[in-house]
Amino acid sequence: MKGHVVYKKGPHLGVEVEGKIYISLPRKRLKGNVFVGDFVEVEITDDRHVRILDVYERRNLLPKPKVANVDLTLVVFSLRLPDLDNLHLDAILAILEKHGIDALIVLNKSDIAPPEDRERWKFIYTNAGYDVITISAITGEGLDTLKDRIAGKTVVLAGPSGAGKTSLIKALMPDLNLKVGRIGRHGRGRHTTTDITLIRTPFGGYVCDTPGFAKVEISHFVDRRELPRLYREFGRFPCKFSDCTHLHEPGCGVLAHISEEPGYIHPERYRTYKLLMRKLGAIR
Ligand SMILES: Nc1nc2c(ncn2[C@@H]2O[C@H](COP(=O)(O)OP(=O)(O)O)[C@@H](O)[C@H]2O)c(=O)[nH]1
Ligand SMILES: [Mg+2]
Ligand SMILES: [Zn+2]
Repeated sequence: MKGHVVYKKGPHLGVEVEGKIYISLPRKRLKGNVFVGDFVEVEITDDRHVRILDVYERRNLLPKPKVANVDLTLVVFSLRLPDLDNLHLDAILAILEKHGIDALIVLNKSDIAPPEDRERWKFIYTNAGYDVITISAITGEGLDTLKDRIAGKTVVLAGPSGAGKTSLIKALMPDLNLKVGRIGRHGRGRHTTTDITLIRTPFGGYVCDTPGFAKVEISHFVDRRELPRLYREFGRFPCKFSDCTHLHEPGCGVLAHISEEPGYIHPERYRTYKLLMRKLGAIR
């Protein structure tokens, strides 16, 4: 029978089979290679347990938290308090791009941000090829749009502490008090850091209770030879050399198209690219 891994708690996995959740220990052969979000072949051993026989091919695997078959990552940043840190945002986007995971940029706290700010960031990221929405977890602005975007999907949240991720989950699912409480930073009795649960949403689909990339050390996830291809919009401008670093090469299409005009590479995006390349050791 086919099952869906919906939680990990210590060594145990929770596997949903035909609407019921069973407990399982992965077989030795599969240990370390079954993740929350995986689809698995199981046999039911008693009314509480299943044995995992095999793992179906996964579409993707998010590295932090380790979740498989992610349909969408909500990359949540606040526009104010704290101000949007676009170096952090671009590092997350590059990692998601590398893993083939779709991103929706969620700009939160629109209630306290000047309209120029939100329009500017929205322009920069829409222009880079991303889907962007502005919301307020407090006033509820944009939440209906967001619900439509996550309906039926397996969703993980990512972004810095203080961006409003917990507030957002609470606003989306007010009936979920107990579980949202577990997301707290220093909550007592919180499950251990490697425990992960996919919470079923009222809109069909799941949201992961563990957000990712509150901080990012880019070098743990991306090699400097990979980064040139992980900025989506760079691909629109071919370079003379296929292994172009977009830092200094003659005939570089990226360097020739940096401008604040629509359709070009925004200078803010190129700025973070250089900073990330520096962190990756490509620039001294
Ligand atoms: N003004 C405003 N404050 C917000 C909004 N969303 C969250 N906050 C506040 O931002 C702080 C951090 O929110 P929290 O959900 O804990 O962020 P997390 O660390 O990403 O989970 C809290 O004080 C929230 O009340 C919003 O849309 N507008
Ligand atoms: Mg939180
Ligand atoms: Zn180039």
